[in-house]
Amino acid sequence: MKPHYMITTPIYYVNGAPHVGHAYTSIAADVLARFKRLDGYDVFFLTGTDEHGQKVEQAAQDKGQSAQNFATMVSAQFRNMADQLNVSYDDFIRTTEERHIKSCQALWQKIADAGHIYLGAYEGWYSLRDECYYGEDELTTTQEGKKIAPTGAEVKWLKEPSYFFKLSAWQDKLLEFYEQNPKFIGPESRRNELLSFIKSGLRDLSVSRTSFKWGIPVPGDDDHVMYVWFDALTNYISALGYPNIKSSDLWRFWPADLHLVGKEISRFHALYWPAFLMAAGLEVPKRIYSHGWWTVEGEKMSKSVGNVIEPLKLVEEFGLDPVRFFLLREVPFGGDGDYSRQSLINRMNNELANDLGNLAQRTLSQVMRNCEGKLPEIGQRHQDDETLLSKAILLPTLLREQMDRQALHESLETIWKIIRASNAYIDHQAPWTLKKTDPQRMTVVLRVLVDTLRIIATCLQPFIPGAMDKLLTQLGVSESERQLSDLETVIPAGRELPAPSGIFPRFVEAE
Ligand code: ME8
Repeated sequence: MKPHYMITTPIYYVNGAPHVGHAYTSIAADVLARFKRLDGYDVFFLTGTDEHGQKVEQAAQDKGQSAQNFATMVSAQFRNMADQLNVSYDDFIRTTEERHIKSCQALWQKIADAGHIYLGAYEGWYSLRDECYYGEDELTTTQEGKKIAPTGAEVKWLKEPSYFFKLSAWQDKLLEFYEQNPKFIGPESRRNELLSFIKSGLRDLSVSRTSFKWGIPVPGDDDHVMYVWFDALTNYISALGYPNIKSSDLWRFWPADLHLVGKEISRFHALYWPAFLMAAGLEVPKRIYSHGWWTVEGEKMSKSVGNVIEPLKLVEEFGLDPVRFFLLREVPFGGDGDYSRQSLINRMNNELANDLGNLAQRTLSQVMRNCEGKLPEIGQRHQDDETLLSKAILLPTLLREQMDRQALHESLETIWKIIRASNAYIDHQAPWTLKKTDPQRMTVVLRVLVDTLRIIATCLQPFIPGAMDKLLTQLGVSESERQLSDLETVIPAGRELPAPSGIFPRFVEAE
């Protein structure tokens, strides 16, 4: 029996086309999902689109379309983005699907039956952009007298009848839960932020709206639609077949191992969601990790500034794997990052083309020329050989620990250390000279390099799957030998290798 692992991305609002921020979360989640599969886990990787709420309704109206048609069109763009980015999702959920609507209504009913929802009236500040309620104490006032949320979004005074979720009653339970589960939130800084938010006192949460219709009707009261965040968060269990938890084969994946989100939505995931689940008597996810935000050449990405980076355009220009690599290599995961075209080109040329591409090319072209294109014998190894190999073989163990902390940048650096050590090794051993002076030693050196490259390429598959598929093929590693556990098995000498070809083209700026 394989161990389970469930990972999710946020479901994205369909109020506009996907940009590089969405691509970032999806790629990072993909790396984690692929790593777990590589490590022998049974993985369920969920992504999708969040299609209800006033924000989406308004975007559709602006385009003169019905909310449903507009949502369908934009949702298809998000799915296409995931496909083009080689995001290996197992399910793509849309909140306008019947299975999701039924699931939300069942969850609502369950929570209401347990006495955690009551009818009242909401009066307070609401941000349409964030689809979020704010307390007076969280707001600032601009010079023009406008009220602004901590995210920079404008808020408006809202007054309407509303159902409330008794969030205030969950304050102590949440604090206790946080105490007992120190790893529930990452990174650590976010945990402290949320803890002080809880400690400052939780107000009951308005969970329905009456001033518009584009949402899931509240069971038994058609005047109300559910608050879009109640609807959206439920996607994580509706995809698993909730409420049919006994008959759904997928329910085995609950509780999810990881909800990966951007930092601005950690409150919804780490606070509201556990409270809803506890109120329904369901288990709480194991971990919420929130990563940082991308800016572009130092500025916030925004349509009005006109600096929005479209992920598929990047891929068209630079290729998919360089883009995936850049996004995860450039900034420590969890921190904020800045997109700059020049840093992408530098990473691509220095680290992919030079460090890794050249290492592979130098090694494989010599095997081709000097070993008849066959995998050389292991032979008698020297201390230098053992030193390099023993460092390389530690990679899976190091990576496992880093991936469980979502330290994706650390994993890449750990792998790059081995790549740099391999380059130092090839320069120092100089197999091209050994060819004349000590051909036997040359074959040992080349075999050490091929074996090290095999470990590197196996471990890099989650990050740059396309390029590593090519490299593993050139290294003579068959498709059934590419799991982490396969690294324990030596590939027999004499295996024929295909002719090597460049894996990472250098990027040259057009004149
Ligand atoms: O919040 N940098 O959807 P959303 C990094 N529907 N990541 C970014 C980013 C940026 N500049 N911009 C967006 C929603 N993201 C809700 C979620 S989940 C139950 C409901 C990523 O379309 C990041 O993951 O506004 C962020 O949390 C998410 O997109 C927000 O997408």
